[in-house]
Amino acid sequence: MKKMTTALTAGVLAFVPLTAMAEDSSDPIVIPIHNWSSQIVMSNVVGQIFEGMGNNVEYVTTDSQAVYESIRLGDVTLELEVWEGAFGASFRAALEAGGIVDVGDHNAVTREDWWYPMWTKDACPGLPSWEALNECAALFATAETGDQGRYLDGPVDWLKHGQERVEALGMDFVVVNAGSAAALWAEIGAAEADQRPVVVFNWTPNFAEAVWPGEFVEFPAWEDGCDTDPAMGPNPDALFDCGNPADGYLKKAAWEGMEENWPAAYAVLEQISFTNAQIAEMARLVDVEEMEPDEAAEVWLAENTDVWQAWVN
Ligand code: TMO
Repeated sequence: MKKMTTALTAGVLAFVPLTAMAEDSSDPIVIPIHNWSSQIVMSNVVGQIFEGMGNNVEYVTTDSQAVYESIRLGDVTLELEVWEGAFGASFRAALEAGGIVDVGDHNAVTREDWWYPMWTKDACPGLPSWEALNECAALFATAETGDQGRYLDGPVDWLKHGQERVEALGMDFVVVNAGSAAALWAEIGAAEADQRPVVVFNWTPNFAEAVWPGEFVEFPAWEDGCDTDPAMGPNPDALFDCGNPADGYLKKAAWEGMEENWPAAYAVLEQISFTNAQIAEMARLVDVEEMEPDEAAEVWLAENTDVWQAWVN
């Protein structure tokens, strides 16, 4: 589909250093935008780096699971935040189907799971054990959930399988999906005023850890296959009877045609590796400082010149 625009003759080759051979296509590099702040800011950061190298960049808002199929087909060029917990299954399926490449891990270590702000533990001191949480279910009851506890899960496209986990482990909780990440922060903020116990989906790296000290609920430890093989995890008859990986990866992925079409940008993508602190800061600029994502990216780039210039040079 996309073709390299540079055609070099053998005569030219003799005089051109190898590094100058491959020139990036003027076709736009298509970068997907999802529904959590670090991904949106990071996408703008990397997009602005590519633009600074002379590339054209186009941002498209896409579903965070379907994006792996779009990358495989070359409709989207890359993904900067492949979180193991939320997207490992969709990413593995796309890898098996072909057309997408693993461009390596960020330095960051990730975790995505049921989480509570620390005041919740005053009311339920057995935390962070999931069994203790379950015994405290009534503390989390609302008009909406009757005498069962309320767990506010992430938006549906993050496929957190909260309902399946509740069923697999026989928990007294009702799973409600938040409409957006902002709804999660609103839930924690509203509970903060009267230190009401609350349990919601959260993740790290994120801005939230600096705003609300808290802990992840400890579920049965993740085992590979917990999402595909009922034998894995404590319930022999159910999937999703484990927590998410507690030390998950954060990967970069790309369309397999990216290297040929935009070799310089691809070489930079290979170098890119953000830390937990850098990613939490990207989210903070939007969720706390209330900047627009493109402006947050400009600020991040201005404050971290040595970090990203080392990848470009
Ligand atoms: C995919 N997420 C980082 C929001 O869990």
